[in-house]
Amino acid sequence: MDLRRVTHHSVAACCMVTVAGMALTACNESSQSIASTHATAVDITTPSGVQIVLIPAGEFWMGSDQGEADAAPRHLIRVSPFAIDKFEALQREFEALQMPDGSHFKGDDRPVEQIRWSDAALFCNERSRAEGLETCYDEATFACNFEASGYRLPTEAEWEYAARAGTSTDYPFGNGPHKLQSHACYAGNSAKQTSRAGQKKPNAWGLHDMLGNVAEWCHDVYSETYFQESPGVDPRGPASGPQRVIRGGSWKSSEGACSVIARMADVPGIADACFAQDTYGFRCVRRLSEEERDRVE
Ligand SMILES: [Ca+2]
Repeated sequence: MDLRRVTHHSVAACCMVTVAGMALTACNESSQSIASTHATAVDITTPSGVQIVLIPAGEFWMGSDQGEADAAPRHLIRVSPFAIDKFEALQREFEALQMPDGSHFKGDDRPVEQIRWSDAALFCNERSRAEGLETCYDEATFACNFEASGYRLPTEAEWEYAARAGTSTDYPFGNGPHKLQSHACYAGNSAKQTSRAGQKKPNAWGLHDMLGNVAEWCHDVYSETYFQESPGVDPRGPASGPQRVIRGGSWKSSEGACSVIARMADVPGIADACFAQDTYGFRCVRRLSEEERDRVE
């Protein structure tokens, strides 16, 4: 599937959504048409005011035979449509939902960091409740109900599919990091801190900061051999294991770690009192409604 943006236009729309007795204005909306006979990525603003992008279903080659051993083998994956945050989860979003935010680098438009996997999952649930959606995570076991309408962390396959945005190279602009300066906040340009969201160029699907700024927790348990055994449709990672996947590299990462194929992992903080690093953040995904599916088919 060759997906390249060819036009950009905005369509104003408005709706009112009542959640937990509180009226929320919503839904400034814009569309991004993508060069394809059958697929379009669509920008919307959710009832809690977060910009998300509706991503069409598709197939892509995940991983690489040329990178680290855990990125091999390159394998064909089919992904169902989903919605993903246009930016990393931001500190103002935590404040709006009155969620604790222990970020090291303060700023309303900066991404949340120093967040454990388990606390990122709890934020997903809180946003689901704020938007009247069914929560995905059991808050005792952190088992995930993928059929729920609410937010969760992206699977590793969803994250890489979104980061590639239709490309098959190690970076969304080619096979080398030559354009990373304009696409990512990383060790080569970060001044040793996060940047405000959206300061760098988006990828072809309009997603900002997939590479760099904060490295992003994925839902999946990490296994260095998972790509050798992954199912071909909507893989969700190994059933159990001590670490969860982190993708994309951060403000502190080298060029090589800020590619679409580099894999990292750390303990999620479910049962222990670990502290997350100031390089770890996340973004949310959710399944599409029937109406949203129609829009991206
Ligand atoms: Ca990132």
